[in-house]
Amino acid sequence: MDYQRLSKELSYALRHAPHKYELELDEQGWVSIEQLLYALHEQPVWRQLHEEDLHIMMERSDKKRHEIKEGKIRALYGHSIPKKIMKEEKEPPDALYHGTAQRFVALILEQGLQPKGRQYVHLSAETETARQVGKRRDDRPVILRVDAKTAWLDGVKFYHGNEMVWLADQVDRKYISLHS
Ligand code: HQG
Repeated sequence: MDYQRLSKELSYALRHAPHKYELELDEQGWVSIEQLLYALHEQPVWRQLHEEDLHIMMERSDKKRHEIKEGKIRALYGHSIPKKIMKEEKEPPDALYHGTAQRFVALILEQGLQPKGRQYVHLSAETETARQVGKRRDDRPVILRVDAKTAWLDGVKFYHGNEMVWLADQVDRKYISLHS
């Protein structure tokens, strides 16, 4: 079983295109595992897929992208579907970080961080995680620091993705500075 391929297909189904699998996500992005397996079984490559494989895929993953609970599964972040997934609001740490490409920095410092194609802006709890995120777009990414606690005290909402990933609706430029 190609667990990396499985993880990618699940992220596609649960973040971006549930309708292509005839799946309907609830408000928090959950879908029944039974329905998901039923949908995936239509493809020859996943015909032998069992619930156990979903657990193995999550254990072997480099990031905590998915969550399983009470017979349901969801993507923890990354959604781009029109119906906004409700995330749990949480008090952030003093600072959060955002790794991005050099070519985006000037615009971000001017406009603030925007969710772009996704439902939320994605922030990292640690600089190293932010660097990895930025590396997807630039060999020498830029790390931005978000003054999260000040923003939160000003009424900006932050949401929990997983231990490393935080979400926000958008981040005004006044809270953003260059970390490196
Ligand atoms: C940029 C992956 C110009 C932003 C990662 C980013 C993450 C702006 C890009 C998760 C901007 C959006 C999300 C502005 C933001 N002007 N550019 N005003 N505001 N941007 O992929 O945060 O491996 O939607 O800097 O690890 O890169 O898939 O967001 O470069 O956790 O599980 O617009 O996806 O996780 O790109 O990544 P993305 P992201 P997975």
